[in-house]
Amino acid sequence: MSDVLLVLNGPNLNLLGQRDPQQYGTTTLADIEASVRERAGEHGLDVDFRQSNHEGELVDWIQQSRTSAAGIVINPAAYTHTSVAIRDALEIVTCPVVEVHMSNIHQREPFRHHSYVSAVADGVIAGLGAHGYVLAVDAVATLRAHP
Ligand code: DHK
Repeated sequence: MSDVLLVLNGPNLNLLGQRDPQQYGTTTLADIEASVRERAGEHGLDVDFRQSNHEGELVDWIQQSRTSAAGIVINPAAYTHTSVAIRDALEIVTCPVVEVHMSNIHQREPFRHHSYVSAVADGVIAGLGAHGYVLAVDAVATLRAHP
């Protein structure tokens, strides 16, 4: 296992900062990447930070890091609620997996209440905005220290 933390972001998260600020705040994905890199560095982890609007690309990235990543932090965005393919890819990784949602999906529309990913994640963070990503980095570090 390497010391590289894979951080994956699903569709429309490239528009953070412009998209529905009441729900997602004004922090950009670049801001989140910077804070993730800073916190990961404190844990001795490098970061591979990616975003895609395409389900299959996310599946490919998960498969490629299946046995090599130190951990995976994933905000699958809309694919949370639809993607059996992402769920199945995450099921076969060997490292800690933490699912993040900026908004509290349980306070939102009923179709957002179910996550396919949660059943295969070690933990789930929702509703804490961009800070949720930093907490997810801490969670991966803790899970690595105390598997
Ligand atoms: C982000 C999205 O794009 C939505 O489709 C999810 C998630 C919630 C978030 O809160 O980060 O429903």
